[in-house]
Amino acid sequence: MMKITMRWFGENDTVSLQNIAQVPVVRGIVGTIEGRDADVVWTQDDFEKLKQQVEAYPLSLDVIESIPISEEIKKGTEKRDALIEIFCESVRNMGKAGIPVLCYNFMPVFDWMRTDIKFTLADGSFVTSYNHTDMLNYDLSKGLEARVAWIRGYTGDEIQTIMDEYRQIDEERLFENLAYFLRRVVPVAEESGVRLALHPDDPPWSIFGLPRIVRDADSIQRILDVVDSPYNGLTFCTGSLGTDPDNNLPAMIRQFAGRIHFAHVRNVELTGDKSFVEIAHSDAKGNVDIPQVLQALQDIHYTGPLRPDHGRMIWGETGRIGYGLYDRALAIMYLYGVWQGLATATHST
Ligand code: CS2
Ligand code: MN
Repeated sequence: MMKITMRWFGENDTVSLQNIAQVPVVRGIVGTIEGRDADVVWTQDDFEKLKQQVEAYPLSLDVIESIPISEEIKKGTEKRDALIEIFCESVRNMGKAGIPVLCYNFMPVFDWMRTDIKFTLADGSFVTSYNHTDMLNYDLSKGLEARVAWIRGYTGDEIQTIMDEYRQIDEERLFENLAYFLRRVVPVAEESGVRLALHPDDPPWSIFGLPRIVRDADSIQRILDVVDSPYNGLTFCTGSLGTDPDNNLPAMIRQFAGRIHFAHVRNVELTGDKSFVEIAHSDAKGNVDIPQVLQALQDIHYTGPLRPDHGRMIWGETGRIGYGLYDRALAIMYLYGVWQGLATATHST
């Protein structure tokens, strides 16, 4: 059995650990310390405190998502070695606290990106959506508002500086910079007993002309081959990879057997070229065939943590879009039920 987990953002989360502990079948937490800059070491004490909070409930702290990676590392500037060492120190401390999986991403500047963070579905629920034409038409000189995905706002001038700095960084350079990072960090992860789990880019294509390199079977295989160690692993996010109709998710899961240390399950409806809306996990309009995804995970004997990724905002719930309690709890019951059904069918044949 995989281990069903839920993401918890800490004491300021509108969803409490108690809420999560009341969702049947949830056994673990995906934790973080919000608002940490990439030049600060996460201490063993930080991790132990988080662990204690979680373990006050019948839950375990299974994953940290995410420790941020400095832009200097992604750009490969001369400041990167010191920042990589800070990251390594956090990994060592995670290992000392006995937390086994670290989810991280290598997306330049922005984390997950949407063009609408309050799209209304036909059922009246709210979700995030992405429309590539809207992204292309966006006038960056106006700056970018602080939104859930952008973590903080940027003025037009700040955006200009960022774009200038990234002008020299094409996909190949970004890949080289990720490889440089992995060659230094994976040995530390091995010694510390912390499995690295790279999150795919969301969406998995270039936005605002910035390179994005974690997007399909070939690009991921190439990254895993840089350091051929199980500690150089992957977060398999069906929400990110499932927005590209060319990605065959069950085949990718089979291909990356042994290297997947964390699974994010989300459904998306494709609404045009490079455009999508997030929808309920069980929605038949989705591009993600969740039973097939779970079957593939069973086929590779996946026993690691799995969480529902974003859910809809339903029943009047407010708070962090995508991370409400209600729809994620519904998703968990769906994922658990499908998983059990598949497992039973396999055993009885
Ligand atoms: C997003 C991100 O797809 C997702 O899960 O909600 O927060 C993502 O988890 C991080 O970018 C991973 O580092
Ligand atoms: Mn995800």
